[in-house]
Amino acid sequence: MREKLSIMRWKSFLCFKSLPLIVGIFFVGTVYVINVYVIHYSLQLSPDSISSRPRLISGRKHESLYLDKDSTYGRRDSHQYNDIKDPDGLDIFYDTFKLQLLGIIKTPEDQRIRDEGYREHAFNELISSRLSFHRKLPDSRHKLCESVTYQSDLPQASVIICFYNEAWSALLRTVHSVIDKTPPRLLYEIIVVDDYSQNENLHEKIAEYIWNILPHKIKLVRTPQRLGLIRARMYGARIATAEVLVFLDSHCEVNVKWLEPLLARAAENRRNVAIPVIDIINSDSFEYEASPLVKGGFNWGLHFRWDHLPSGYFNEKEAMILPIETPTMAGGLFAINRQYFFEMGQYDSGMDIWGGENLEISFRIWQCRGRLDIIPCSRVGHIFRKRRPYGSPNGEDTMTKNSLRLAHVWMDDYIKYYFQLKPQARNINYGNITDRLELRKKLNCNSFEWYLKYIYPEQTLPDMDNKSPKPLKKYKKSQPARNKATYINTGWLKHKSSGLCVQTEGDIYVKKSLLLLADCIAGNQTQEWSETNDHEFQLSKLLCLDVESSSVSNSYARLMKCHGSGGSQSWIWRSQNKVSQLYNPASGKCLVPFHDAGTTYLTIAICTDNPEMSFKLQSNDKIPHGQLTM
Ligand code: UD2
Ligand code: MN
Repeated sequence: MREKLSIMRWKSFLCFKSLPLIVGIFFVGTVYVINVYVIHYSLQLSPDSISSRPRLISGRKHESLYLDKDSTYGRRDSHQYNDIKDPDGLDIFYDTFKLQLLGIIKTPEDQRIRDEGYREHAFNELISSRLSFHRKLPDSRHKLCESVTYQSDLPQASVIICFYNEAWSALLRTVHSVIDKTPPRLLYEIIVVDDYSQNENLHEKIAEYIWNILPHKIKLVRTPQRLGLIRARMYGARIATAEVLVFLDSHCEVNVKWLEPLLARAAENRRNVAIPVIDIINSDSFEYEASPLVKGGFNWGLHFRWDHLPSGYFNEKEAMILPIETPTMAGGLFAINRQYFFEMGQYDSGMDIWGGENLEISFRIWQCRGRLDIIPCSRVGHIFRKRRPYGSPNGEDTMTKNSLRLAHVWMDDYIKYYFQLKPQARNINYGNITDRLELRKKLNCNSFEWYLKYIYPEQTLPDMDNKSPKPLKKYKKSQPARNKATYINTGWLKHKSSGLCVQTEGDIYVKKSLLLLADCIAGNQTQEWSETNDHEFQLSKLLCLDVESSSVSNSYARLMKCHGSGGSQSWIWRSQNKVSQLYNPASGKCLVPFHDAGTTYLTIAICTDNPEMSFKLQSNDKIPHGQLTM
């Protein structure tokens, strides 16, 4: 009887109490299945031609079930995946000092990651792979931005990130930073377009990561062949459905409230194209540096350049937060109304791989009655590399081809200035541009002369009579002038275990002189080192301790002109098991002696607690001139 009762109770409990629970489980289950379906679908996109609409669209009708579910964020702890923290247990964010220690090479495997990273991505992948996907960034906006408020009904965005052979860590940090820094209600979706990357298993790894870790707003698609960044963006745009498209490079980190000001600007008028300020992520150290407020221009070689704003521009404080009208965009990062993007001709699909599309879209926007502004309160960091780590499939110069296309379509007679600078470009085949000429006609766009007169009046023309054109208006380099070094310590740089001192082989004035260990002699200028607050070691306050980092041959420590930009001349005291060593963040290694034909030179090697690596800067004030010490 008691048993029967308990069964009845159990049944009634099931019926009444848990009904909502069961319905809930069913609902969540359905949503999950749909999500899985959509992501699967995105991975299986068949090699469509780029002109046809990717079939992912057909799987999207249920999306509303989950796309507005903010709770999908942070579903699982992403730390379980490859989100390696600093090996020394430091919680690295943007503290420069800690960041510098993050690049330390501890094993040959670290060395391999670093070398391969520089070769394939042209940045320090060892640091990138050790940095958190969620690192904090300094808020680089002007203080006034903090008090700006935005309307509550901002449009939603589809963020499109195209990549080709991108480093896993850089790509995922880009994606995570967007998720971390964007209010879910504004982020409709992130579309990650793999432009047929060749890196082994990269696509599968990313697919798995997205599947397991990331919220369902992320869609990964792979182009059927290498399209180049221009057509890859169009491929992504066709899949996107939010009101505003936001393009990002695949090695960015967005900053606080980055999206709101862009969306607000796009919402004011659908012809407004909004660009964030592009902050600098240093490709060697991953330090995040705020960029000054400047605008975009170009030179007659059709290269993008930054132009300073006229003097007095910032007299009114408000100017620090108001949109800055810009004649051109750098290219990678901008927000644009989706319909407007399509109506005004997306990009020129005849352009290949890289280059020129940024000037093309800039000219087109202005000449066809749109506008282009840099929005100071929106900031996005971008890894600026010293070289492009990939080429085009047959080694073509796509920049020249693309520039020819844009010049022929948009620049009217002014193309002659381009040819004046690049006469050899006349013989290069730039394909058929009929479509684009028709587009210009259809949109009834203004002339290039109009553009120069009203949008870029500060542009100067090269002198046609003169073979070598006059230099364009000179702008001051944005590099700040070098401050005078502050010396924090002076003395011998002493190798502890041998008691010998670091000195130059040649004269203290001679650049490239190698450094070696010798008996310490007081008052000897060739041994008088000064440590600066910039982590330089200057010999007799003249030349700097420098090391050329090479993974194939020995890297000799030597004297070089002090350049003041860290790198090969930055030396940080670091202690490992009481061995105090000089660590060079640029190479990730420490200073160490090595013997070569009877002389003890200095080089760099993996930092260990071997006493051979132990140095100190010892004041030699009190030692009488000429006296030998140990
Ligand atoms: C700048 C722009 C870049 C683009 C380029 C001119 C910024 C910050 N960057 O060069 O967006 O406008 O000027 O064309 O303004 N990619 C592909 N397929 C390819 C090659 C590249 O998807 O075949 C991706 C690449 O992984 C990256 C993006 O396109 O995410 C831009 O390439 P980049 O970073 O090499 O260009 P960048 O920053 O030197
Ligand atoms: Mn880039």
